[in-house]
Amino acid sequence: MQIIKNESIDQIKTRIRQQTSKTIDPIVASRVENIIATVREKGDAALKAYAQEFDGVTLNELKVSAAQIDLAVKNVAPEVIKALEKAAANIRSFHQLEIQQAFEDSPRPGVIRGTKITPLSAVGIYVPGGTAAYPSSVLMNALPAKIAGVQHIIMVTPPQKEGLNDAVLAAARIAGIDSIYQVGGAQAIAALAYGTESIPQVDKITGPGNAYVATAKRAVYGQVAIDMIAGPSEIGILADDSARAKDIAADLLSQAEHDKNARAILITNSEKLAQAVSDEVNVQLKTLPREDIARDAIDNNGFIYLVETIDDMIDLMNAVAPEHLEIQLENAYDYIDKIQNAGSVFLGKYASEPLGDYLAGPNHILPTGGTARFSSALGVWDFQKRIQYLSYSQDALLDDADDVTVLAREEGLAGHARAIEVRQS
Ligand code: HSO
Ligand code: ZN
Repeated sequence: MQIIKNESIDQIKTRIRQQTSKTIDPIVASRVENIIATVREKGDAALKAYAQEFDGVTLNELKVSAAQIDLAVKNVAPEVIKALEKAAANIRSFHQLEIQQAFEDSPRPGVIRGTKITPLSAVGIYVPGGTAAYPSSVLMNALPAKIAGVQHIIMVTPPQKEGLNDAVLAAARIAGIDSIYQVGGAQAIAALAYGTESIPQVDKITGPGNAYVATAKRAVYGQVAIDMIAGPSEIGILADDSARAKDIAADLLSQAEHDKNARAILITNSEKLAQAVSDEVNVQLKTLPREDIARDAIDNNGFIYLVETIDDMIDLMNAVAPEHLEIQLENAYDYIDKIQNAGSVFLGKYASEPLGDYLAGPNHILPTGGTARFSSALGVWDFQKRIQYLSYSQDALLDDADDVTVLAREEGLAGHARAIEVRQS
């Protein structure tokens, strides 16, 4: 792993900004536009034709039947079901805390102002296929929506020649999703955004996917809401001499194995630790089943930055704004207040990132590519919206009438002024 030393903080920040600047592939964008138009025009027939063309699967039915889900659940090992259920319980209890509160006040007699909270009515969840079909992501997507009170949760996942992933279907059952459709890629996003004969139109689409899925989500935004444009996984670690190179290398590789474009960054003030981690990554890579992917990620986007002080380390990490941030410093918990940008933070040497990926309760659908500067983990709030309301008595209206009409006339909107004036007599 490359160790960068003797660079100024500003130089490193510039390098980091360049590494995460976003681009859209015009070829992917034009294919996606085409797919969206075809799905809007031909509906289910287009989805079946794409299943044949892109996935090599002939589908009679797009919807997965209850019997298919029953069968899948039976095929999953009991210890996996047990662990999924434990994870679901923790994710529920954590996300329960996120439920937003309605509020109301009465600033003076005759006036009531408030905001009520309502769930979205229909949400689409995208679950990738192949080796990125993660049952854990089904729970992370669906449970906050359930807790928010969403009535219709529709899951889509690409058809697979060897059949859908049993554990994904089992996770859907545990999360209480029964509408599952075999459709993937940009065509799935188009179907959810516009609806087809069998797939209902939704209000919001969530969940990670490949470049086609991400580009399609961007394209349908406005027709529907989306959660975020998810990029490859990332981990940033802040560590000093008190940390163990073995733990750090393992945690860096835990995210590197997701994707050859994953990012793994260590920022430290210890030259000894920097060297030890670099060596240990090489040792551990050799025994990782997904060595090829992880090695590419480490070679392309694996960096160890050596800086002088803990304040510099934190300043730099806030510029990285990593999806996952581990703090392996003495008294790690005390540093949470200094973190400005990160998707999810893991404090102390035992809070290893995979605890958050699977079991502890916080969400693993997180902002990537520096977008933690302005966005947050998927949560109950993503599936709720706020509606403001206002009530006025006649006396209260008369008190405010002149100021409203003055402002209306100032903006040249006499119709607005009149709506107030007709109530003054
Ligand atoms: N670390 C991934 C989520 C995940 N990990 C799913 C394992 N399974 C999000 O960046
Ligand atoms: Zn992961």
